[in-house]
Amino acid sequence: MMIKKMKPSLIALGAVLGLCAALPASAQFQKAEDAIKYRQSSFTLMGTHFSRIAAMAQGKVAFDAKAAAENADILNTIAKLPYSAFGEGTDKGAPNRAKPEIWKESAKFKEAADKMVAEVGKLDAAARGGNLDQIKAAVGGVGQSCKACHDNYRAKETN
Ligand code: ASC
Repeated sequence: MMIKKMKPSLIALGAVLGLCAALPASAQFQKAEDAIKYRQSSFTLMGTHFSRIAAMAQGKVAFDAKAAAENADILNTIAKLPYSAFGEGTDKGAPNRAKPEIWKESAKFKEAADKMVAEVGKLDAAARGGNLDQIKAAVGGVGQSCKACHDNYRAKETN
């Protein structure tokens, strides 16, 4: 049998990969608290890197094309992370401000999350190009996509 020829380490790796693929993303967190911390950490990092670029777009900080591109690259990676940490059952488990609408209107929430990722992708492309006017326009798009979710899906108080 084919499997007899495989090294045990490869069989173990295959089993782990198979298990990961079989689980929904939310189940990759052991506890709801872990998912909540994960998405909150992602948003904190996104805010840090986005606001460095936004400060240049607003003329509060001198434009530095290399720094803008570096921050946009990091943002573009992190922006893809938080959605996976909004699985079923992660509304409670640690203090957080996620509104129940996230799970009630899950298709709309996914659309809003995808929109944000797309806008961040445009900012990354603009920052790589190094044109401040294009960066300003893309910063506007990202800011609107942040705000759309804050308005609809983020409560004022922690639950
Ligand atoms: C930021 C930041 C946000 C967004 C949002 C845009 O710099 O941290 O959450 O912009 O304020 O409306």
